[in-house]
Amino acid sequence: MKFNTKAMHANAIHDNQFGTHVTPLYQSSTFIFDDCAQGGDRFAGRDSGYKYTRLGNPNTDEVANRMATLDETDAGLYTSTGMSAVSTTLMALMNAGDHFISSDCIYGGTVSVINKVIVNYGIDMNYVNVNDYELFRKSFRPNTKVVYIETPANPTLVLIDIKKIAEITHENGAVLVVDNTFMTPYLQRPITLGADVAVYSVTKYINGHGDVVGGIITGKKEYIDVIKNPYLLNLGGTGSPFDAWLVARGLKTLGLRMDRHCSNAMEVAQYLDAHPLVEVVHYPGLKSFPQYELAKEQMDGFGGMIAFELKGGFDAGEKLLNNLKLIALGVSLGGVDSLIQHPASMTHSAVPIDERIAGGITDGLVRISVGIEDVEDIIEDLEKGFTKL
Ligand code: LCS
Repeated sequence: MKFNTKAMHANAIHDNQFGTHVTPLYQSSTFIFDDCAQGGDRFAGRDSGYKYTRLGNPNTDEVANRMATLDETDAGLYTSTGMSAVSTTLMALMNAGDHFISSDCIYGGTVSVINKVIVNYGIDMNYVNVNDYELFRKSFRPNTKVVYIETPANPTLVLIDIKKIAEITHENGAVLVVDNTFMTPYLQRPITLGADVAVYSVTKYINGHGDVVGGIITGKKEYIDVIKNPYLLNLGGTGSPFDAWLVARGLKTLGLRMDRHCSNAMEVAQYLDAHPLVEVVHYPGLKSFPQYELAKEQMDGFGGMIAFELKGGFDAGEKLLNNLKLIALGVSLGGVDSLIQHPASMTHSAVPIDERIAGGITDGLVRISVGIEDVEDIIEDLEKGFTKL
């Protein structure tokens, strides 16, 4: 089966009692046992039937398993948020006394969980420009257990060569985790490129409709098993069946939506690139993008996210953002409708300023999540906003 067919049908649950066409919603916190022996068997792992939704549920399992299929890997887990996927993975793969390396430009919430939570558990870390391979190699210590990267990076869109990073990570005996939120399995499959675990905020493109927060972890069985038990099931980051059901619905149209996100973003990027008031556009699909060749090699499309800077810096950006009518001013991304935001004061405001600047997130940077509206309307909205500058 090819991608779009799998996004609809892989790992689907068929309800034999009523013959439902679409997977029903199993909105139940607990599951009833026939007798004590069956309950005991389920808790002992001799019977794989469901027990209690924090420990497993048909809807959360369906969407997690389908994502593992799309990522061409062994197993998946559904989590309550993208941050739950990130934090549970990092906590599961490391113990006190361990060290990890993170790429130097990642989502602000991930920086917060690292700087404010993970390091309190005796885990040491460094933010590193992993594209400087010599520096990256030198950053390993005997106790380095994990390398964590985001590609394309939120919000700068800087890319990282997953194959190369996986090679260096494995030479040093560590595990590679890739946040694949911006690309989705439709455009990039980190495990097939050598990573061990992929994490997602499915709040974004996977659900795609801006009405759910959720996360997914996919990867090799040896890692997913330990992330699940004892970590996810006991820390309690399991997601809700209803949210998972909505995410499974969104996933069915992922390919169609991503094609349109990509083509719209390309047109918007070209429009911005040609605009006299725009200083620089960061979009992996532009030939002027410094890592255009890597984008073509590693990704099956350039995605729907663009970052840009105006010649007038933040003041000009603020004026533009305040004067848009169709493109909504708000954080999040990857929904069917366009959203725009200012990373330095919004999504990445919790990142310490020196780390933020080192990661390339300047005060004037604006990030747009290009939706699937008619692209002429998106460009017209920007055009009208520009006239106010
Ligand atoms: N990873 C990436 C790359 C993200 O962009 C986000 C959220 C997360 C993880 C966390 O996911 P959540 O818990 O929110 O589902 N990114 C956001 C953003 O750029 N604007 O608002 C949220």
